[in-house]
Amino acid sequence: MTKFDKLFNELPDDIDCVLVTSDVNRRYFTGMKSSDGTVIAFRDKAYLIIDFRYIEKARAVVKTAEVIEQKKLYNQIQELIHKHSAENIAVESQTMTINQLNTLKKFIKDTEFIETDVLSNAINSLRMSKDLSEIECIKKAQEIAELAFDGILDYIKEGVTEREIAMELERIMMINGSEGVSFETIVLSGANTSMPHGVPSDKPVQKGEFILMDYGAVYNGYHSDMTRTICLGEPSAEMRKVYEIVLEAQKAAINQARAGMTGQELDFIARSIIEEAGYGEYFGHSLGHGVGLEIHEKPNASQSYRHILNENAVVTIEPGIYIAGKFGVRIEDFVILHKNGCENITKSAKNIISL
Ligand SMILES: [Mn+2]
Repeated sequence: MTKFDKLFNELPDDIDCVLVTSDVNRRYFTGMKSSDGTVIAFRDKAYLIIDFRYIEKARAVVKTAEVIEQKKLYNQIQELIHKHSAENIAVESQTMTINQLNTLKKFIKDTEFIETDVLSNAINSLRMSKDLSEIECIKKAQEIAELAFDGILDYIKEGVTEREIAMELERIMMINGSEGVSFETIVLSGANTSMPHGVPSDKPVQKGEFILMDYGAVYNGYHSDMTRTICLGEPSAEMRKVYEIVLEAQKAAINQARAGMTGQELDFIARSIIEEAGYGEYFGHSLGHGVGLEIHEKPNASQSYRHILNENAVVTIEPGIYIAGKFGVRIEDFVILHKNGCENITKSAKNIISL
């Protein structure tokens, strides 16, 4: 069954046609990365309309849709709608711009537009359950990221800057096959570690400081995401105490994570441990998020996410404690949820490391 068959199975029976316009969802359905292009899919056939810059590649790699070179896009869409006698067309409400929708409506006549969230929700629901080939890509991305972690432990010494450490992590990932970085690499040290999404600076790392590294690789479009907080030299008693609380919370959440629980329930496992230790107010973000073709996607493991976490969802588990002006600790792995537990994709050590 192709991803298009699965999509139409998720959709109400009366939807004749779908239009996939977002880059990430176009890649999901066709397997091909491009900055432009349109997928139009009917119950019996799918098409990728794509311009000259991508046409040679598309004809070589796209197996799930007939590839058509883009000439006059709206005329081409209109012709396909007539050819397949479609009476309606569902659009990606959550990613399409108002401008895109208005333009479509101007050109595509006599077709009912379905502008509700039905298509976006169906695609999100498919993307939340990773298939084997997606999981392979995610694991490969993580293997690359872990090579960078091993390498960085040899690289870090007193005096190198946060920015140099970030560059070195990225360099090792790129030479090991990463397509890019999952997101802007976060490397923070000392008091900077209390800012969960701080930006690497020219600050040199010093003895007795935590160094927090949050980064990921990309393989075949799929992302990885990990955070490690290590210490240069010996941590203080307070640093060690906070580290152990975060680690305990993180391990407890991984031990109990499974498909069928809600995102809120998973978040609570870690959050309650941090709260009971007296640091609740210092854990100001969610426990985790889905990861796949996007670095942040559904489902969430957060206090407000009341939906069930589905089987084969890939989610991060990343509790943290951040004490402004002092230091912060975050430890992040990501896992595949199964009925009776989860598989941890992240293999790097997470006991407190002092270099
Ligand atoms: Mn993350």
